[in-house]
Amino acid sequence: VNFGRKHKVFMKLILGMGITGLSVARFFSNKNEIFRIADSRKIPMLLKVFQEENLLDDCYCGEWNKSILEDIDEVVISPGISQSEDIVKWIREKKIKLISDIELFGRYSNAPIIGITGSNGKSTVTQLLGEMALASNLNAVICGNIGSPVLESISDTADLYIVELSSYQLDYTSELGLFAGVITNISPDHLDRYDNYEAYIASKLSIYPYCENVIINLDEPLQSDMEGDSYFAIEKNNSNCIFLARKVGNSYEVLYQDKLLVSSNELLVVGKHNIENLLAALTLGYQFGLPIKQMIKAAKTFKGLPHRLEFITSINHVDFYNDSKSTNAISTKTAINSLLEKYSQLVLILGGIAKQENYSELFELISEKVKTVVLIGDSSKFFSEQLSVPTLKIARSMEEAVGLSKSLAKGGAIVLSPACASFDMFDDFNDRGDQFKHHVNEGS
Ligand code: UMA
Ligand code: ADP
Repeated sequence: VNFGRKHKVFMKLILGMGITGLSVARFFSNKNEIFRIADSRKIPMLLKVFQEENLLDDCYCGEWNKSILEDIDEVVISPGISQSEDIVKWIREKKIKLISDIELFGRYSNAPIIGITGSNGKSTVTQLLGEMALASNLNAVICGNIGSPVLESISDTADLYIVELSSYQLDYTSELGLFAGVITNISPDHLDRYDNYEAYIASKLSIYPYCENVIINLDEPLQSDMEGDSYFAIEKNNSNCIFLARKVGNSYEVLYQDKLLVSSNELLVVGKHNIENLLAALTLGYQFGLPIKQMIKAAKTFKGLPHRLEFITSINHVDFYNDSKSTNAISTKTAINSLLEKYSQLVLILGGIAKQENYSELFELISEKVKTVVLIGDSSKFFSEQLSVPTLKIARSMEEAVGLSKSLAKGGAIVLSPACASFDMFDDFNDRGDQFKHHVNEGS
């Protein structure tokens, strides 16, 4: 008689001990599910939290090897772990199921989910739609890549989940049910994580098969010939669109079936891109049945999110904007064009870790329209060789960049819009924006 173990007991593996990994570990622990957890850093930042919450019964910290996959039947991977990592190859070779926290959340979610992805504008649309749903007296939960892990956000009383989805999260998702979804726009970003731009586009487009209601931005060339359930657009007289916008003088009018709903002059956020974001949120909300009146009410009081072309203050007739979340060329182009609608003079603080993308259109716009640029970060040398502006300075700290900008600005606006990642000088884009705000307000 063989008294040994007849059946292997399989368990889950959580990869990554950041806020995603923590949310998954807490979720499994609450369900009394056994799991292993691993991080490729010897001392992950949140290690203490895991320790305090007794989530480390089976834990591997440090360089990974194949043995961490023993007895594992499913892996929940954190979005920051690239598909090119060996561990991902080993998981795929062994045909172990690999999912994101989003897919796990989809299995347990008890209310409809709306998904929002895109290269820029995801967080803004997610937050705005959330505020519209709250104004309509729904218990709407805003979560996902915006900063609250989805599994941490599950609530018995939720009426609706509004989830920001990054391409990284979509890459590890293969089953999900979304009530509706939108891709705000697509432009090159995160190309260090993809073999080519096409692979990044495919990642974004992978949201649509999950959606009961596909929402299409007709102004986005990569989507404009796609079939959807609802459409929106600026300056296109398209009868398929429920909501439209058109430019009248210096402002935009947002329309519902020819009826004027709101003008951009009545909004607290600036720029054409924020009209696009509003149209996306209105279309998603309408599809869900939110009353237009409540949605417009919320739009009129929407202040935007911190670090996204955020108005800080006015000092000596110079206005200061923090656009630290601009981590790619297109969002800095958007910031410059939006501010030029209001200001004739701009001082731009630019730079950091340049992305693997083509900056030439941004450089052209800057060279044509911006007189003064202060460069920060690793990209300073490369950017200084490419830009031809009357005044170009290089600063070694945010304090110096703000000091130089203040001394150079003669009216108009000063904007931090780096078009780059922040990790050369800062913890993240929040830290970069907070340091900017601190030095702007210092001594004012
Ligand atoms: N890690 C490894 N091995 C690796 C890479 C990472 O072990 O090869 C470990 C790190 O040591 C660390 C942990 O994984 O301990 C970090 O995991 P993570 O990078 O997936 O980050 P989380 O803290 O779990 O946060 C993630 C998102 N981060 C990324 O996608 C990089 C957060 O988006 C998101 O808010 C959060 O989940 C909740 O859903 C941030 C982001 O920058 C804001 N997103 C990108 C963007 O918006 O452009 C996509
Ligand atoms: P994401 O979550 O996709 O990164 P955010 O809403 O956080 O998007 O905005 C990121 C940056 O992109 C900010 O600099 C913001 O001003 C800019 N932005 C916001 N919406 C759009 C849009 N629809 N098109 C282009 N840029 C945008």
